[in-house]
Amino acid sequence: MPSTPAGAAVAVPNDLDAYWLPFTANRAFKKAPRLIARAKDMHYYTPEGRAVLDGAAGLWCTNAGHNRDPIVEAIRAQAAELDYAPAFQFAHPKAFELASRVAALAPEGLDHVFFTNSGSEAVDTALKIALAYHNVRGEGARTRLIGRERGYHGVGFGGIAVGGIVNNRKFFGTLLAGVDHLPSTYNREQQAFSKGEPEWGAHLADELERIVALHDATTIAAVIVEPMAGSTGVLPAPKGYLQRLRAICDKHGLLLIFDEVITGFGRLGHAFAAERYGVTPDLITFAKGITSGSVPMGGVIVTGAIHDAFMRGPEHAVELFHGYTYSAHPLACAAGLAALNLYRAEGLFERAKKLEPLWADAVMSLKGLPNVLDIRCVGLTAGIDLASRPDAVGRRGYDAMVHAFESESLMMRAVGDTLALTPPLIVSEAQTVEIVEKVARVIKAVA
Ligand code: PXG
Repeated sequence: MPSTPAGAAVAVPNDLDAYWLPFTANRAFKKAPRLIARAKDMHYYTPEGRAVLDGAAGLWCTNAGHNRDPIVEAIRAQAAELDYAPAFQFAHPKAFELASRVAALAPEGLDHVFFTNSGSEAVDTALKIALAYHNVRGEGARTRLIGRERGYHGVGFGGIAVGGIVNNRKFFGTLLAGVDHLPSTYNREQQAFSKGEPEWGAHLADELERIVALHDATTIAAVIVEPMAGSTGVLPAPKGYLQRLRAICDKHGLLLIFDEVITGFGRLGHAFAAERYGVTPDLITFAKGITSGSVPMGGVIVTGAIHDAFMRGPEHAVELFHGYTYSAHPLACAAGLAALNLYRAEGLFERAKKLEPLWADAVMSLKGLPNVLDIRCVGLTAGIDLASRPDAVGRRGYDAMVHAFESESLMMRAVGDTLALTPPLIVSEAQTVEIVEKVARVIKAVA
């Protein structure tokens, strides 16, 4: 163990070698590490005690803010009462309670919940349920899965196969067979600097008809999209797009999966984006905000029709050969219940909705700064495209993220040269302004 320097608030590791960081430039990081030691509400604190304003809700997950007392207490109490119960053939009471609470928040008709431990597992679970659903109904030829270019559905093999982010796919072989992709809904020429859902682009859903015509509906199981593509830089669905996708899925008997890992639990001003758009999918994946990021958890919400299709055969027999040791882990369920209580008690989904116009105006004020090519925003999110440095794609975005942390004490995400903002839903009006002022200085600094 490293010895704690006198006066340091917490011990810091003195050997950075063993830890291989995910989705990180490891060598650059280890030359100049960015360490986080603790957090409270809207702020992170470095080991030296420097406060960093969280403009990213961690990784789009701490929707209720950090280290909120009711969530901390719930986790503490649960750890003392029941650490673990087998997830297969046994269950603990909070798993049922949380499933009921999540189902109650979901659009009508989506009323059964399968728990996982992450968004990636939620996506792979949803794809497997979709395939198995058709299978148990005697339509086993429906095996194709349709994703979308620029989609992000986590890092499992199913998720990267239906996903559309080139770097997440190209190193990993042939992925799943029988996957096709809708075109991305983004078009800068038509949509630049739109607030909320762009006017242009609903017709891109019709590409699903072309894909169906190519493969035949009888070979297609499901279509999976994010209602707002987050990881790829905040691409809200064009007006009317999701409605059209729903209609085409209905026409051909395809299941529609909304990946709401980011959009769930208030990010777009509603419990789920499905509610915002008035479009009801057959399955919803969630993660992140369910526990406000405090304990890993994810899951899939399905319709009664999907669930019931499996509930046949002898009653002693397993109906779905799928699940995780830590599905509905007691700590995650306790944290989830506490987070949902907090969202309700503080009206945080409504708060996100109320703040949206003010947030949109604030982020759009960055238009005109050096290298800003486009700004998109919806709910409490924003994506800001910066022009790449010549011959160094991603460098300006990376420099911006580092500068924001080191010099502006702001946590934000950069994906390539796109900056992403997505603060906790407790962000104050003054803090929205503070975030945008910091980002303005960052953009100038990396010009
Ligand atoms: N689906 C969607 C829509 C996501 O955004 C996942 C699935 C996978 O979740 P897990 O829990 O397996 O990571 C995600 C995750 C970013 C960023 O900054 C986004 C995610 C994760 C980490 C960073 O864009 N999204």
